Amino acid sequence: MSLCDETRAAAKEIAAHPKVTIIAHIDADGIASESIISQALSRAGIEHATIFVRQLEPMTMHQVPKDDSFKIFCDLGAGQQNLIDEHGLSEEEVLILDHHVSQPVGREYLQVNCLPHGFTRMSAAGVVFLVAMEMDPGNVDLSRLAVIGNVGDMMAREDCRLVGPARDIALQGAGAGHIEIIPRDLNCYGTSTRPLYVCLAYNDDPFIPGITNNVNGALRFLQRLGIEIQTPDKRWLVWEELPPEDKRLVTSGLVQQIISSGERADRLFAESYLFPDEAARTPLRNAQEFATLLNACGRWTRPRVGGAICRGDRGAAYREAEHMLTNHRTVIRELLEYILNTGVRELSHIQFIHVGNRYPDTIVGIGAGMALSRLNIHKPIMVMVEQPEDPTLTKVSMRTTERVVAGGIDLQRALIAASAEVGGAGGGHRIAAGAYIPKESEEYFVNRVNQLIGEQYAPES
Ligand SMILES: [Mn+2]
Repeated sequence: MSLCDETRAAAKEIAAHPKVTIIAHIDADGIASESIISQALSRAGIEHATIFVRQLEPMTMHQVPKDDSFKIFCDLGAGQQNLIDEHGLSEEEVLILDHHVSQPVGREYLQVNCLPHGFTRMSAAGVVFLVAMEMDPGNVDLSRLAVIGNVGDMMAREDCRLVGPARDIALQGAGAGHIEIIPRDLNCYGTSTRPLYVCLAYNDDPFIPGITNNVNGALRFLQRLGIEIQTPDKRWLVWEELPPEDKRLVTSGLVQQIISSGERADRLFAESYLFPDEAARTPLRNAQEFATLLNACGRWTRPRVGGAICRGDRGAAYREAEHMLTNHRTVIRELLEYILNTGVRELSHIQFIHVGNRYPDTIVGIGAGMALSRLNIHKPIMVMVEQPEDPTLTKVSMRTTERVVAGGIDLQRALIAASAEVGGAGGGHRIAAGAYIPKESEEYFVNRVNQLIGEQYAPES
């Protein structure tokens, strides 16, 4: 079956059920996915309820009701079909909308998954949107959420833009007037909300000497260009509101700065996806910042607040999310400082640190990514954290750079292999992956991952 056939079969199956239970992941992609399918179901007059889970494991599986509702798994399920089977759910009552590696079981669950069709850079929200469009082409406004989910899952990161069917969705949304695509925009996080000098200083892809991690350097750089970076009443301008000629001055200045340090400037530009209907200077304006807002909701285990924002709430839910976002940043900054102050242990091919129970396990991955740019960027970083609900379990997060991935490193592969050896489980992507392992095997695990990464560098030997 082609992806199109799968999509059609899914839409047909959904239409045959009067009652649905949605089971979704609590990250930005999962929250966006849930909002897409939930709104499509509402518009089709299908009654439904949602369960958000951090991950699908035996404990959370108990929350999935054993009733007559049709179960739609979003952004999870493909790799946990054994659990769905063990839970006693039959082929007739399950639909999986996912983009993760599928683990087939005896039962043939209906599934729409872009991965087996070779579309590695599309997230679950993209898959769910295709199904929603099949249900009713009037759902094209939900393309915004599909793009947010894709960007949240870093699908645009490697190529500096969405590709394949995920980009087609963005184009569709742009065609209908819901999305503004800016092809060669500044590849920087925070272009809608952060003062430009802060935005530049916080950006490390590409790494710009004298500007990256250097707020004063970034400010001096902009002052030297002689452009307006503040309004007459002293409010700092954000990138999005700069006049085009000033944007050109900034980018050509940055290009010079990068090239003079012997680096390549191609990653300075990326395609951005903006939402022209949203208020200026809010995180709702662009897909990246919107995704962070949803991730913050998920990380504070308030995915429904994110869901409300996806459905258009700009009042109480939005204010609550903004508050979580602020907290989220504070805790991440503390974690980053902790990692840098404590220092990592370097092995031959990786560097690692155990942060104990000081930080929530939901943010260590982000902290690891941010710390990496200030550490040895050639070695993948591993951060271990105690699991609050179960101290016998350790959560592991790993991050590396595009350059290391281009050299053949695949963190997901290493973590899946090493965690399987100690009775844990791993998953993720080449550039960012995670695992759960028994606490007692931490030391073995670190060394084993180090060894596996070493082998990935020299696959022939
Ligand atoms: Mn996802």
